[in-house]
Parts: sequence; C-alpha cells; structure tokens
Amino acid sequence: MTPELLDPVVLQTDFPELELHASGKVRDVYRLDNEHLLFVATDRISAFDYVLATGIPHKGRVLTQISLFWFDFLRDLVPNHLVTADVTRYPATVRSYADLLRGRSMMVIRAEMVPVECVVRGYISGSAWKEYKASGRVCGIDLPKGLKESDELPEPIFTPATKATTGHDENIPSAEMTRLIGPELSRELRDISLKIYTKASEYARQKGIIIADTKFEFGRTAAGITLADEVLTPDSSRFWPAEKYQPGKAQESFDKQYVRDYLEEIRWNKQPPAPALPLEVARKTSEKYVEAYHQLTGRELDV
Ligand code: PZK
Repeated sequence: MTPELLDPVVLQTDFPELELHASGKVRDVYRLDNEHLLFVATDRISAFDYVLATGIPHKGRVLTQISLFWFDFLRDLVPNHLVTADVTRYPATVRSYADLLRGRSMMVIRAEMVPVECVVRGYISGSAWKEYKASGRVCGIDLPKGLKESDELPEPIFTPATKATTGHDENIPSAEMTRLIGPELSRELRDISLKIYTKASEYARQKGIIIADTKFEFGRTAAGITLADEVLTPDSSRFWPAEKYQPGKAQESFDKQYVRDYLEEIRWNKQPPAPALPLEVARKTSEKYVEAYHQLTGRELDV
C-alpha cells in the first residue's frame, strides 16, 4: 500500500542563516534586515494550549491568504505591515527557500510593537463569558444582565489584554492599558480596533461566518499606527458557522471542531506530549480551513 504522505505539511521551518525575531506555537518571524521581517505561517495546529504532533495540510497558506485578503479589504481604514508576499521580490538571502515560503509567508515592515493585545468582542464567549458570569463585567465594562453564553453583545466591546508570564493572555482594564501606553494611543487603538472589527465582521456575516471575537496587534511605523501580525484568521479569532449559531451554549469552532472532538474522544489528559491526529481528522480539518478561505473570499485556494 502507498503511504499517504503526499499532502504538503510544513511543520519545521528552519532557516539557519536567518535570525529569529519572534516565535510562536504555529508561526515565526525572522529578521531580514534592519527594516524588514519575514512572517512565516506553518501548518502546525494547537489545541488545548499545545501544538499537536500532526500538521494540517495547507493551514499556513490558508491563514496567510486570509490575512492578505483582509489587509487589502481594510486598506482604506488602516495602514498594515505588508511589503510583499511575492517570493520573487524577497531578498536574495531567502530566495533559495522560495518553494517553502511561497503562499505561506510575508515580507513585512519592522514596527515598534505596542505591548497590548487589542481584542474586540461582538459575542460573549471564552474568558469574557467567565468574567461576566462572575462579575457582570468584562475588562471593567458593565454589560446588560441576563446574557446567555455566546449571545451577541448590544455593540462590540474593546477588551485589551497583555501576554501574562503563563503565556496566556490576561484581560486588563482600560486604566491599565492607559498606564502602559498612555491615554492618546489607547484611545486611538480602541477606536481603530472597533472600526476594523465592525467592517470585517459585517462582511464575514454576509458570507455565513460569525467572527465572535478577534485579536489585533499594532505597531508604529513611518506610516503611523500600523496593523501587524496575522489578521482576522481562525487562529486570531473565533470563527463560528452562522448556520449553526445557537446562543445559550458554547459554539462549535469553524476550524478546530474535529480536532477537539477527537482529543475529547481519546480522553487526552491535556498534558504533553500532545498526540498525533488520525489522517482523516487532519484531512477534514484541512478542508474546513480551505472552506473558510473560500467562503470569506469567494476564491479557490489552489490545493
Ligand atoms: C512582531 N510579533 C508577534 C509572536 C509571530 C508573531 N511587523 C512587525 N514588526 C516587529 N515585530 C513584529 C511584527 C509583526 N508582525 C510580531 N512579535 C513581533 C508574534 C510570535 C510569532 F509570528
């Protein structure tokens, strides 16, 4: 029997001559020169806080193409860090990696990053639902009484967070954001984050996807406040299939539901090492990412 190894799965992205600028569970940023970085999305997937042993075919390309779509969609609202995703325009130092990088990377402007995660929520879920149940408030914002889990909020709210030492994001009150970066920048980031979320989530909703919440990262460049990192992807946001939306309980994830169901089924204790996924689970999950791209953009990802 022929082993099923034909799908491109990129788990290791190691570019020895490049200096790592920042690295995350599933994406990495390398230094190209003083002004430019190389942002690389791998096919790795995390669930319950751990990176799984199996990659998801095409995931890095899907997330990259979704970010590129939004950067263009939002271009009149906010400058972004993209220089080019055309590998033939990358510096000679990485040209030999063109085949690994094509479709899953971006050359970006190096920005001075703002040390606050700009989270916007249109629906109440996750840590916000926990905070609301305990206190009736989220990040110091009073919410109406009687909300159910996953309810749409009367209007989107800005709930900033910082990277805690645990690696988890920690919700902070606005006053703490102001203390960290000052009142003027805080107000500007809140206003632009809400504008971006409103425009993008209205668009996605028309395409059958609820963006329940999302996290933006901004930096400062010569263009001013600049949208950086990945944007409005299933990794930086909660995507829910609109046709299955049922407030009053936790919602199924657009992209990771097969993975979560499998991990619950095998009763993984959620301690390392994270398990591998059956090929069928990886393949069905891959299809969900490709479907999200198609549903949002109307374009086919060439797989
Ligand atoms: C930058 N991160 C977050 C962490 C990742 C990304 N344009 C930029 N200029 C300077 N710094 C960054 C960016 C961007 N984007 C983003 N950390 C630094 C991060 C881990 C892995 F891929």
